[in-house]
Amino acid sequence: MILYGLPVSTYTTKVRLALCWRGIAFEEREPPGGYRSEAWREIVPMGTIPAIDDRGFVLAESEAILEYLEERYPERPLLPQNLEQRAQVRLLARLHDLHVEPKVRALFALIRQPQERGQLPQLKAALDDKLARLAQVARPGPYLAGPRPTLADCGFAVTLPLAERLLQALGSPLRLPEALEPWQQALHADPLAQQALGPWRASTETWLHAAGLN
Ligand SMILES: N[C@@H](CCC(=O)N[C@@H](CS)C(=O)NCC(=O)O)C(=O)O
Repeated sequence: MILYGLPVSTYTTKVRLALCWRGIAFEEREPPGGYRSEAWREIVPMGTIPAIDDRGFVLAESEAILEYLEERYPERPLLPQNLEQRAQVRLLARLHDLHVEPKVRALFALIRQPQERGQLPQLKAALDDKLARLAQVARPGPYLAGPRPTLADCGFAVTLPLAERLLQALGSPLRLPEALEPWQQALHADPLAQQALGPWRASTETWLHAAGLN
C-alpha cells in the first residue's frame, strides 16, 4: 500500500490515521511533481492529495479511500455493526469534510498573509458555531461515535488540533465545547493516533515557524 500525500496535509493525515488504526503497513510518498502538478494530474486528475495505490489500484478522495479500506480489510472495521450507528458515523465524517474543515482551512490565509488577520474574529466565530453544532450531533463515548475509533474520528483528529494550534499562534486560543473534551483526552492517550499525527505536527510547526509565528 502506498499513501501519496504530504505530512502537512490534513486529508493525508486523516487517511494515515485510518491506516494506523487498522494496522495496515504502508509506504508514504510525496505526489510526483507535487500536488496540482501536471505529473500528478496524470495520476489523479483533480490534482488533490491524498491518494492510495493498492496493488496498482489508485484511488483519491479521503472518504472514498476510507470506505475502500473498510471493505478491503473487513476484519479490522472502523464502522460499527449497527445500521443506525454506521449512518451516524458517516454523518459525522460528512460534517467534518463539508462543515468544519472548511472553517479551519479559512484560517490558512491569516497565517500566510498578516494583512488578513483583521478577519480573525469573524472566522473564529464561524468555527465556534460549527463546533457547538458538532457537539450537539456527536455522542463522545469517548470517541465521537462510541467506545472505539471509527471513520468519524479520522478527520476531526487532525482538524481540531490544527484549529487549536493555528488559533493559539494567532493569539486567540480556541476553547473546544465541553462535550468534546473526553474525546480530546482519548486521542491524546491513543498511541496509534499520536503516531499518525506525528509527521503532521512536525510539519505544521515548521510552517508556523516559517510564517514567523510560534
Ligand atoms: N475532498 C478531498 C480534499 C483533499 C484536499 O483538499 N487536499 C488538499 C491538501 S490537504 C489538496 O490537495 N489541495 C490542493 C487542491 O485542492 O488543489 C479529500 O477528501 O481527499
